[in-house]
Amino acid sequence: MTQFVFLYVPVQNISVIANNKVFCKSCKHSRLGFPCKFTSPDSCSKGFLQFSKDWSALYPRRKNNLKVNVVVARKSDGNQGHYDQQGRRDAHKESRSSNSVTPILDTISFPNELKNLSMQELLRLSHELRWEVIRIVSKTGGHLGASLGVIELTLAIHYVFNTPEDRLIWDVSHQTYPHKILTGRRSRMLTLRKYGGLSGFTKRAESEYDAFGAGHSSTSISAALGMATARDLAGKRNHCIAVIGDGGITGGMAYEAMNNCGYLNHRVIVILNDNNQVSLPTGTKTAGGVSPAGALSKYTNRLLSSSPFLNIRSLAKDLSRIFPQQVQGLAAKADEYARALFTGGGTLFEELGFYYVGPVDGHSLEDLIPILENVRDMNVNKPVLIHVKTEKGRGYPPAEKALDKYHGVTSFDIETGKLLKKQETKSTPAPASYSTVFANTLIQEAEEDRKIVAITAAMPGGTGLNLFGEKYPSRCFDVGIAEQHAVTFAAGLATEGYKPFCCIYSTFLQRGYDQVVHDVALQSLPVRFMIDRAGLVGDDGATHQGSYDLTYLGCIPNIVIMAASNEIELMNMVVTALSIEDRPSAVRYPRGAGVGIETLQMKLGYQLEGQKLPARGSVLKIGKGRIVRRGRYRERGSGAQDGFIDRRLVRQNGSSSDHYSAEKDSNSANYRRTPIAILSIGTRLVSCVDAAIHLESLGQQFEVTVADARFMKPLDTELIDYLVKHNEILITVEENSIGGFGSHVAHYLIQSGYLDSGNLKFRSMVIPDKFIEHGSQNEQYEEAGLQSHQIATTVLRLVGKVPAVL
Ligand SMILES: Cc1ncc(C[n+]2csc(CCOP(=O)(O)OP(=O)(O)O)c2C)c(N)n1
Repeated sequence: MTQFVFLYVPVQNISVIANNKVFCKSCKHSRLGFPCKFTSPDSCSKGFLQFSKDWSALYPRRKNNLKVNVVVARKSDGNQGHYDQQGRRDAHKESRSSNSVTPILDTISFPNELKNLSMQELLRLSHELRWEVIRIVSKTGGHLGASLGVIELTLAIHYVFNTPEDRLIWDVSHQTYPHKILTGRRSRMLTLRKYGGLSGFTKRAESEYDAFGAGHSSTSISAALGMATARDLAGKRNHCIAVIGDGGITGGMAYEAMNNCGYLNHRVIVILNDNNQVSLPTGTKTAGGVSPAGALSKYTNRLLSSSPFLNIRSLAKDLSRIFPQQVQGLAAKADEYARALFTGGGTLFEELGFYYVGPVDGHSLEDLIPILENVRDMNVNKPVLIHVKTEKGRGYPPAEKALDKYHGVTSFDIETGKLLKKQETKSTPAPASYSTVFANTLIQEAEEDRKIVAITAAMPGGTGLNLFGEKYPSRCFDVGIAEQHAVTFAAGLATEGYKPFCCIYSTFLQRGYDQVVHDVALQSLPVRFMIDRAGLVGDDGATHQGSYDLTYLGCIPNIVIMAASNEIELMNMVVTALSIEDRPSAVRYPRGAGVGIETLQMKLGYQLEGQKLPARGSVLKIGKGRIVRRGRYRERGSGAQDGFIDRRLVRQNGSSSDHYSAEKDSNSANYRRTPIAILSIGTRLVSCVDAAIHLESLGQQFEVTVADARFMKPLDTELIDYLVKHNEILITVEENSIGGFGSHVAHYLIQSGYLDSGNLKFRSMVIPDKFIEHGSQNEQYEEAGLQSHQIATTVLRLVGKVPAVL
């Protein structure tokens, strides 16, 4: 039988020459070269496996000890068998995988099937697993770099521990693709992050191997300690293992948990996966320089350089120190002394009550497995921290080379590593993302105002602050994954007269809620919250939805809350926030690209010079919305002007109190159609306009006015008064959960008596009261009922005409 076998060729036997050809020196054939491409092995006629670019260039210093990066497949007599859980040969699996490029992985559905593998087979499996992750993510997109960095660690943990009985908790859990592959989900991996498919994170509902769900960072040690405490209360013996990155461990919760671990002294195993990348991406210019945010990272680096990677011999010596009954040898004492010299005492982790093991080479199964076995078999009640050093993106050169280590990628071309983006034509370049529009606006303002400072919690790339940091490194602060600290740090800056822009995703600002209330709003400090990824976020799913900020901010007194409906509005709101100096303000805006010039002009009534965005934002009148589109019966001339209230609605001598009075009286006799008002806040505005156009196209039935509230606080009650007085139906639309804008409008309507007479039909369209899972943003809008056809349907239901087809 023909079968592929993977041979690991020592680097000394490899020649890398120009043109990306690789040659095996030891082989008899003079030319066993093959293109250095990450192609699928079985697509290669010779059966030779992938190789990539010039490794010697990538690893100049490690040229001579590059162990297993080069893999050659050749034909063999098939002596690599497949075995069932009891170690019996499994002919079925063999026949299935006889031509497979992942013959060992094909035999593994669950971790217990790993237990009979030899070290050699595990090494091969690690390669197959790495390849499988690259292959899958190249198609699905997702968190590639972190998953590649923990291939060996994942294998070693599942090999040594008895999951799911032993609880394995992944921090953030974006690195769990190899874990998913090994725990019964391989066949569904191509559904990753797709609507109805596998989640990109751990999820208790998805698998019993996902002991704890995550998505936000720094929770794993607390969860593991809780599980360990429950275990001890119940008199059980299983292990609880938290794997946390050097990013995750910068979050305050991790310290709170470690502090409690040392105090409770329960047997918890914490694996610190140290890959020198804290922020996304690390390397952004900030006031702290370009190295990973935080002093802890410097500290763990000192630990790394202070002692060589721990091998099993030194570990055995080392572990002996926690058995008090064992006599500690001189060597162990010397080792302790040496360590203290470098670290200035016991390690920080030891001071917190952990037994510190490390550093360990996280890509060496030969080191990892015995160390984990030793820790597993220690018969003591004490938390242990194993410090593992890994490389993010390991084994895929494009990822290794990239600044962001391919943290989160779209689908990509395996051969080149090129990310595949939606094609944009020359005539219609894709609109800039909201994050970029925000960053550019702030950069422009910061040129003139030296008091402007910007803060991110480990998300410089995502928030656009990498651009700001390039320009003003000393005014850009990356505080690590520490949203609570970011908010209060901004508050401190504000007390001293600086103008802090605290840029945090909606979902992560949840972490800093009390700080917003207690440290900022209560003291009326002018911190400007720039809330990116507000609304439904697509493939990251439920853990990352920015669905709640209008709700959780709306109930706080003394804060101005704005929501941008398009990129021009965002520019305006950034400068408006800058102008607010006596209290906090917040601007929410969504994930993704702006609506684009054409939509701005055709649907939202902007007249843009040179088909470009305005050069600068304009300060908005606080608490004032605008009417974007009026019912057709009143239409004369073009739509709304220059992003402000349609002037046709403003009486010539209009005072502020009749700002929205309409010149409609002469038309009122012509009322034949049902007047409807849609009051939108934020991102669904274009869908509201589409719904209005659609409704008006349904014969002569409706006239639909669409307004953009712009502000949730202060609420534009004058605009609401106007809409209520001139319409029979009022619908609010927002990309936020229950309790947000619609609730505030409803409250106003109730308190003002508008609902007493029964003349007004009012509905509030919000994200429904459930968690919306991963999928595309469009699929999520559909599920949430916020698409234009669903807005139109709401109207038709209210007038008793539910259409068969829209
Ligand atoms: C509370 C919170 N803030 C921000 C993020 C965004 N985020 C996801 S992964 C990540 C970096 C995590 O670094 P680390 O834990 O070291 O994992 P690595 O990706 O380096 O393996 C960040 C900042 C998050 N998930 N949770």
